Amino acid sequence: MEFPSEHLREVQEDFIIKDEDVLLLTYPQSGTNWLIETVCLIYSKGDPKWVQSEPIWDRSPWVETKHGYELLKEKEGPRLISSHLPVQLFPKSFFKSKAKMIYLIRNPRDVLVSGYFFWRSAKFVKRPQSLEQYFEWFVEGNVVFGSWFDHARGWMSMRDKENFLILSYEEMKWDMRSTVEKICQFLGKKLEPEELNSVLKNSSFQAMKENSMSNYSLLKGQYFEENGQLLRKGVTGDWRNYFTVAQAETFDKLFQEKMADLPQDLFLWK
Ligand code: PPS
Repeated sequence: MEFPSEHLREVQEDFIIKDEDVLLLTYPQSGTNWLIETVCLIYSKGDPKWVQSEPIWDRSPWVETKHGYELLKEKEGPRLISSHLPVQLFPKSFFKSKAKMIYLIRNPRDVLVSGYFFWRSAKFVKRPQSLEQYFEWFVEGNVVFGSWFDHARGWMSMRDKENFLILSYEEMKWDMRSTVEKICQFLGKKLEPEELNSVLKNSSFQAMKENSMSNYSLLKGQYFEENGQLLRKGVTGDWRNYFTVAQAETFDKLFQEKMADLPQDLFLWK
């Protein structure tokens, strides 16, 4: 994927984040689009009209893409902004703002498997030929947006700030109702019970898979092969179906080495 360094420099130096913006940050394949859809539905009080009529990348544009950056510069009022950027490349203005940020993490083993299938059908990156090959790239951090470990460590260093909320894909899967309530509380939004039910219904795996504004089907042909799908399985622990015993051991060891000094309750999949 092409992110010209000049563009990235402009994003980092010149993009102004406003206090009223809300930022949705993730490492790729962590459930970003699920989070975006959920926050959009919270904003529309469960009414699916918005998520069914505007592409997800225009509702919450990616600041690192040229398309998203241009769109964001023109947007009036509070904006939703998505990004996969690591902390060291993020717009500097954020660190002086009161803008709220949600960082979503997911078991990196599932991120790896999800990423393998996703990039395999993408037309704009070097495609992995096998899971074995992608495993090597991933553990070396030789993938788009770099090492998962550096990304997670970098952003989680902000976890004590009051404008920063960490969520996990796993808690969304296990108790989405409580997660939506947590997001509402963080964003200062209030939903009536039937509005909350509608958020849950319209952000479900099935609803998103059928929503052409959210399932990336509009990008098929130009960016993805016909068989590519953003919403593949939508489960936790799928890595167990793909890792060999040796790969599982290698990954555990690496995780220990890289993340042992962080509070382990940040990693809900354990
Ligand atoms: S991307 O391309 O980086 O923006 O991808 P991202 O959206 O971060 O992650 C894609 C994975 O998220 C799963 N997903 C969901 N799971 C459960 N419920 C809902 N509603 C949902 N929406 C997206 C999607 O299926 C991808 O995971 P895998 O494991 O490949 O199925």
